[in-house]
This record gives sequence, C-alpha cells and structure tokens, in this order.
Amino acid sequence: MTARRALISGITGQDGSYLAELLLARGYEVHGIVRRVALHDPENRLSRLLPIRDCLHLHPGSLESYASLHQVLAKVQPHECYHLAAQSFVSYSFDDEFSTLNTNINGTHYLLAAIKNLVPECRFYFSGSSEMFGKVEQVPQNEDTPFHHRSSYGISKVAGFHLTRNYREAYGLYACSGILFNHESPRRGHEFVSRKITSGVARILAGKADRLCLGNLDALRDWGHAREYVEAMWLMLQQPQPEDYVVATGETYSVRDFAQLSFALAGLDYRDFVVTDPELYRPAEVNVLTGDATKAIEKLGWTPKTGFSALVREMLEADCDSVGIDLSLSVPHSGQISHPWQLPLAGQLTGVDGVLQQPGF
Ligand code: GDR
Repeated sequence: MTARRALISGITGQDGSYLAELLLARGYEVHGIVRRVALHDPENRLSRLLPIRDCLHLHPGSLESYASLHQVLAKVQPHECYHLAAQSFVSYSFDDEFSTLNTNINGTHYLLAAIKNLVPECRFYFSGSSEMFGKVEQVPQNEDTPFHHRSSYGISKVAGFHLTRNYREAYGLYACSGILFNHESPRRGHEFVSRKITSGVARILAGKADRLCLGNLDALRDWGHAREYVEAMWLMLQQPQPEDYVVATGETYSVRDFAQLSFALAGLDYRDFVVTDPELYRPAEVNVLTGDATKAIEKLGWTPKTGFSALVREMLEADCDSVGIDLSLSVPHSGQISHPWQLPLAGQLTGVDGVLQQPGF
C-alpha cells in the first residue's frame, strides 16, 4: 500500500516540526513548503527539523506566490494539507498590517484555490487562532462564540477561517479550521512571551543577563503544549465530516503567573528581575482568553494532558540545558513546587506533578 502524502506549510516552525514527527510516526510521506532561503541555510532555518530532515521532502514555495504553491501541489498531489504558515507574531502585525494581511489572507486563499483546482480530494486544515475572539464576547470561548479581533493578525485569521468555510460550503472541499489557543513548547520562537521568559530566566541564571523586559503582565491566556495540539490537527482531518474545533486546555493564567513560576522554579523572585516596558504593550490588547474544547474532547477524542506548571518546567529546563545549567541540580527542591510564593494563580493550579486535571466543562 502506498503511503498517504501530507503537505505542511510552515513545517519549519514549532507546530510544523511536531506535526511532521507525528505524521512520520504514522507512516505518512511528509512534504513541506519552505522558503527558498531556508534550503540554503539549514542549520538555522531548518533547526527544528534537523533530526528528521532526511525523512522529509522539502519544496521551495512562498505564501506570496500562487504560482509557487500551485507548482508544489501539482507535484506532491497530497492527500492532506496542513496550512500552518503565517506571519504569526501578533505584536508585529501592528507594525506592518499590510504584510500581515497580504501574506496571511492571500496565502490561505492561494492554497485553497490551488487545492480546488488540482487536488479537490485533498483534505485541508487551516490554523485558526484564539486571537479571532479578541475582546471576548463570551467566557469560555467555543466554536459558536462571535469574533471580535483586535489586530490585523486577528483579522487575517478570521478571513482565513471564513475562506476555509466558504471553500467547504461552496466547492465541497474537506476543509476545516482548528481554533487553537496559545500553545507552547521548548521549540517556541523567542519572540513569544513564554519562551522569552524561560530563555530570559536561563540567561539570568547563567549570568548573561540581569533583567527581563516584558509588556503587559496581566494578560490572561489559555496555555497548552504544542505537541498535543498538532494531534488535534491530525484528528480533525480523519473525521467523516469536515468541521471546525476549538483546541484549548480550559485553564487560564496570566503572563505574570508564567514569569512568577519560571523564576520560582529557578529559585528566584520575578519581582527582582522583571521590568515592564510600556513600549511592549500592544495598541489593542486581548486581555483574557479561555477555551472550551468540549467539542474536540467529545468528537475527536482529544484531551489536553500537560498542565501549566509542567509546561513551564519543561520549557525552563530546556532553556537552562542550552546554557549548560541543570535546573534540578542548581535549584534545591525544584522537583516540587514548594516555593514561598503562594498559589492560586489567576487560574486553578494543576497537580504538583503538572498533569492537567480533567477540565471542568
Ligand atoms: P499571543 O502570544 O499574542 O497570545 O499569540 P504572545 O506570546 O506574543 O503574547 C501573549 C501575551 O503576553 C503579553 N506580553 C508579551 N508578549 C510578547 N510577545 N513579548 C513580551 O515581552 C510581552 N509582555 C507581555 C502580550 O501582550 C500578550 O497579551 C500567540 C501566537 O502564537 C499567535 O500566532 C497565536 O495565534 C495565538 O498565540 C493563539
């Protein structure tokens, strides 16, 4: 039997690399669209893929060029296409709305159009985002919650979501969107606040920095583990009918909670190191996000497993490791959360082992 072929846009990113691993493990032939420059700079631009590089088929292409995407789809003829690529940094979308909207909306549209024209049987996944809910109109947010985006990034994701639905309804494509809440891991880009914090703590421990500049510490997010969220993407494409799903843990913590826990796990008090910089505040903030993943849990059989504290610990340990610090040796009692500061945090704490307790919905 020939292997199923999957094509991933954004394969070099955090989610792309986890998804590629999952698909390889399930026997897929995995293809990825990458920028041409990445192929010439594998050490840096393909760093997350290096352990599996030889198992992948990478093709140059750009979200800005319909011709390049058409060419890749014609060549690969995938059975499943996971569209993860985007200008994904919300902050940057305030600096350059034009490129965010152009790249994200056109890129999604080009891929959908090329699939419709070349491989209409190909199943399509679009990475939607909790940023679509923005200034939330309902708590927690589920698939029926109205959108109220707060950035051009959010607008681009809402447009992609509607394009995906329209191709499903108008042309019969198996096309669906995952509305993914924040998902992190040691592979997260350094521009996002979670990784900025854990790598910042590691640098402070290593004596390479003496403070950490952050923006709004009071923003609340629903943070899960990226490796688990890509499993939900795959499950969405294995259903009898294409539908949209929220993917979230259902638990919410603030940026302050994230910093507090990261520093505490390193035996430090975040208040001694964190400096808030008004420049890092966003012109329009998304203050609080909490996802209701009941539909994914019930219909896909998906469950979030890694709780907040285990996630923070895993990221911190990896960043400490990369600067030559073994967190478990350098910090007494770091095997348990037994620091002087007191929980509860903004959300409810998971078990001490960090395993997420079954969400209460
Ligand atoms: P977000 O992630 O915008 O939620 O989007 P990010 O980590 O950038 O911000 C989370 C919250 O932290 C606040 N914040 C800071 N953010 C950054 N990046 N840097 C800082 O120094 C800082 N200080 C405070 C932000 O204001 C914000 O409230 C992520 C991305 O992965 C999107 O692509 C994805 O769609 C959503 O998650 C779900």
